[in-house]
Amino acid sequence: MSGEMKIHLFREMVRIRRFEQTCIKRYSQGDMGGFLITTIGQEATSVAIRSVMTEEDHSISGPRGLGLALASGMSMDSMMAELYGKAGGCNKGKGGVFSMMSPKHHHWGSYPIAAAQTPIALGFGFAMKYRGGDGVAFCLMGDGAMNQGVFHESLNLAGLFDIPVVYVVENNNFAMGTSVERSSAFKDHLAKRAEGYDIDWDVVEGWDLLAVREKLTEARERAQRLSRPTVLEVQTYRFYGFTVADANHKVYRSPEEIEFHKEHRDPIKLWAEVLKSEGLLDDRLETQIHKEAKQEAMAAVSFAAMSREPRKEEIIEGVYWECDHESEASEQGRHFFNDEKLPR
Ligand SMILES: Cc1ncc(C[n+]2csc(CCOP(=O)(O)OP(=O)(O)O)c2C)c(N)n1
Repeated sequence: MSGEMKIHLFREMVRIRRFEQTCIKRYSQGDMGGFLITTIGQEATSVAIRSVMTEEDHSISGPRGLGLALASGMSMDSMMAELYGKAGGCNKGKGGVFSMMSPKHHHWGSYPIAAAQTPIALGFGFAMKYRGGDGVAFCLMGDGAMNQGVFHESLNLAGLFDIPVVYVVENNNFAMGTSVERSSAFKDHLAKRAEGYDIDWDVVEGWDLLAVREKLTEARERAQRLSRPTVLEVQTYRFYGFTVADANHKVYRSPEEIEFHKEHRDPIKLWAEVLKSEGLLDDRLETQIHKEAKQEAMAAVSFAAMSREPRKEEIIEGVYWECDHESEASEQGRHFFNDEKLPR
C-alpha cells in the first residue's frame, strides 16, 4: 500500500470520528430527533470495507452504519441534513440515521430491522452474478443480527448458490445491552456458525486496520474468483452506548472496560502509531487532519441548519415507486390490495 493510501485511510477514519462527535453534540442540544447510532471505536471496519471495494461492488449495513456511509463517499452535508430531518438530506430528511443511502455511491442504506440487510445483500450478490458481472456485495451487520432467522436463510442460499457476498459481522460484544455470552447458544467464534452452511469464515481484531483490510481482500478474492461467500467476524468495541441516549451502557459494561478499549484498542490511535513509526505522519499533520475533518463536520452543521424543512405535500414522494409513477393504480388512488374481494 502506498504512503498516500495509508494517510487516506487515516483521514477517512478521522472524518468518521469527527463527524460523529459533532453529531453527538448537536443531538445533545436537541438539533436532531430520533436515534443517533455511532460507529466511534469501530471506524476501521467501514474504512477497510470501502478500501477493498471496486466500482462494481455494492455495500449495505445495519443501523450502525454512519461510518460505512461516509466511507462510501457520501457527503457530510447530505448525511447531517438527513439527521436533521431536512430536505437537503440524502433521503430528503425522511429516514434519518436508518436511511443513510446513496445509489450513486453503491451504498444501499443502514437498515434498522435487525438482519434485514442480509437477504438484500444476498440479492445484490445474486444479481451481479446473474448478469455476468464481477461485483461483490458487502454486508455490514452486528453480532445481535446474527441470531435472526433471515440471516441463516441468507447463509443457506449463499452457500448453496455460490453467491459473491461478504458478511462482515462487527462483534462489539453487545446487542443493545445484552452480551454475546447471554445471547448466543454457540460458545465458539460467532463466524464459525458459517460452517453449517459450508461457508468460509474468519475472525480478525477490528482495531487493526491493516489486518481487517487483509482479511477483506481475501474474502473479496474468494467472492470474485470462486463466487463463494465469506463470513468475517470483526472483533470491535463501541465506545458509546447502543444509541447516544443509552444511559445504561456503563451499567452493563464497566467503566474500566470502556477505558481499556479507548486506551488500547482505538483503531485511529493505533493506525496513527503505525504511520508515525513509518515516518508518514507527524504531530503537525495529525493535528491538521483532525482540524480539517472537524471543519468539514461544522460546515455540514451549517448546511443542515440552513436546509429547508420537507414540505407536507412531499411526504409520500420517493417512498413507493407506485406513488411516483403514472399507473392505473395511481389514478385509482389504490396502490396496494387491489383485489376486488378485499373489503374497501
Ligand atoms: C427484528 C428486530 N428485532 C429487534 C430489534 C431491536 N433492536 C435494534 S438493534 C438491536 C440489537 C442489535 O445488536 P447488534 O446486531 O449486535 O448491533 P450493535 O448495535 O451492537 O452494533 C435490537 C435487538 C430490531 N431492530 N429488529
